Amino acid sequence: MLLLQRSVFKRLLQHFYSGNQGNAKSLVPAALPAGAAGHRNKSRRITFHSIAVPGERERTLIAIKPDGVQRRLVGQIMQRFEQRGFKLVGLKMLQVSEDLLSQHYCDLRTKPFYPSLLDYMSSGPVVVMVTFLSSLILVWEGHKVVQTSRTMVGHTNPAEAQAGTVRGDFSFHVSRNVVHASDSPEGAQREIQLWFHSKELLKWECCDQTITCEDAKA
Ligand code: IDP
Ligand code: MG
Repeated sequence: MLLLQRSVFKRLLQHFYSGNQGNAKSLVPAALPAGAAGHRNKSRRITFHSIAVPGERERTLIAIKPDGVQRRLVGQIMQRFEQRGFKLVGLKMLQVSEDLLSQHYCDLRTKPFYPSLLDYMSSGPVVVMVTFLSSLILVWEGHKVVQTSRTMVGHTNPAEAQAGTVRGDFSFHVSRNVVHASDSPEGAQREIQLWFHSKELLKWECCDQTITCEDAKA
């Protein structure tokens, strides 16, 4: 109990000394059910509303590229993210325009493979989704959905991707690596705005949140 209070106090100090002194309530993840962020407070006099861990609302963009769609891998790939506990908040299938692709891959414009990358990505429909992890345990530990999804997707070059990753299990060449995942929280934010209108992203309560969350059991 003492340890818990110390940890909460430490996080509060970190939050305020990091210069982020906005309204603490606004820092509660939007997807948490009303009251969930403070549900175990009463008996223990702890206010989780005040705890702001950087990245707790982190979201990421994952896209199943045209080869993944053509090879009917959509279900298997999505299953991995669902299984891990990712919460889906946006999903669509589209034929991507060259304009969107050039914005999405603006950092790679000077790369020799850029023209073939655009050809590849526009060769057929893409399934794109926005996800995040909303359980309280991850709020506590520092919410790392971008990093977690990159680990699950594996190395850019499938030849170097570990078995068990999406690229390591479903592909063997860098020119056809099946899936995209944002590589940083900032990149994710930019990409989500590029691919989705805000009204296409849903706020909803996951019914397993109190089961998958260690905090809720205490
Ligand atoms: P990432 O997708 O793992 O973030 P990036 O370096 O951002 O990797 O490259 C974007 C995409 O460009 C890759 O996923 C892959 O489809 C393609 N790509 C990267 N390097 C090469 C290459 O050397 N040859 C062909 N395509 C490449
Ligand atoms: Mg990248």
